[in-house]
Amino acid sequence: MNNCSIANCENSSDKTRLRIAIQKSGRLTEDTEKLFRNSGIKFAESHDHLLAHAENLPIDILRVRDDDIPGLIMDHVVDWGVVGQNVLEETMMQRKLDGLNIGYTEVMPLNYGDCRLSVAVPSENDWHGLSDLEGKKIATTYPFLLRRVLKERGISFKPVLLTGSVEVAPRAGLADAICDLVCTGATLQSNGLKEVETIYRSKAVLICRDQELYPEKKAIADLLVQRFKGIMAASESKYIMMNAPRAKLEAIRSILPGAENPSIIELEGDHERVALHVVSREKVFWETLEQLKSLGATSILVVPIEKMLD
Ligand code: PRT
Ligand code: ZN
Repeated sequence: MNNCSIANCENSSDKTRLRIAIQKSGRLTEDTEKLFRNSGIKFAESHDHLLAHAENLPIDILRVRDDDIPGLIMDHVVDWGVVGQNVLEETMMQRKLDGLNIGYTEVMPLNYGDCRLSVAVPSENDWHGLSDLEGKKIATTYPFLLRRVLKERGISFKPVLLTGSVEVAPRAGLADAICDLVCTGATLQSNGLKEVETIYRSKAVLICRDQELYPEKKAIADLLVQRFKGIMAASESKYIMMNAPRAKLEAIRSILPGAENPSIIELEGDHERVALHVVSREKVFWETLEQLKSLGATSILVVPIEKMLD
């Protein structure tokens, strides 16, 4: 495993090695690294180096703050980036104002990093709607996304720009309300705030720079896209096995979510019952298993699938 600075790696690898920017340390890091490892990319565990070469594929991983990733894509410094849609949209609006390039291509949405950008006010406040924010001070890290929504409604406000601890702003007397990312809502609750309006929903997304990739890079990019899709499809899918009465097969098939044609296997010495194996493309809930049981299915197993190639 080699690591180096951007400067001394740049020239030799520009045309052949796919350069991917990911969050160095934060909420997207673990899931992104897991996706890459499951796709067969081997790279250093250590987060000390800015740039790490993958050992087994022509890929360089650049570890940076998430806020820098859209700019690195739009300035053509890296080929691919993984970032939250919230940061991408906010940066685009900022860069547009600054007259900078805002071009990029979305390669695919990813199945993690889900959150929402919401307005929250002190729990004891009455709330009648966004018009309550007219002329108010609102603390946020996302002034452009907030302004876009409030402008559409004809509401003007005073932004208080904070890049951390936004949720303490009302208590500290810095703002009347906040507009921040929410996942479970626990942070708002523990700071005496209530979520009153969601203005944007976000998830992690894989983006590419708005230029044709060199053929060598394009080949590795296509390979990775196929692997990423396989991993994401597999994470939703389950392999379901059970023994079931032959007479109830139709009813059983009709309740299996997103299932393809099952394999039906004879059971030695039992003509009434068969073994049924099937891949379900959707999540399997307890309710489904209980319905299967009530139709006479036994030994029901739901097994995770690691990889899937259609
Ligand atoms: O250091 P760096 O700049 O890279 O990281 P960061 O601190 O700016 O970002 P980070 O790691 O907090 O989040 C990275 C991305 O993860 C965000 O841009 C979102 O796209 C996504 N994401 C998903 C979240 C959350 N969920 C989330 N809950 N980002 C932040 N939060 C924070 C939120 O700001 C609040 O402080 O978590 C708190 C609320 O969480 P709950 O569960 O209590 O509601
Ligand atoms: Zn950040």
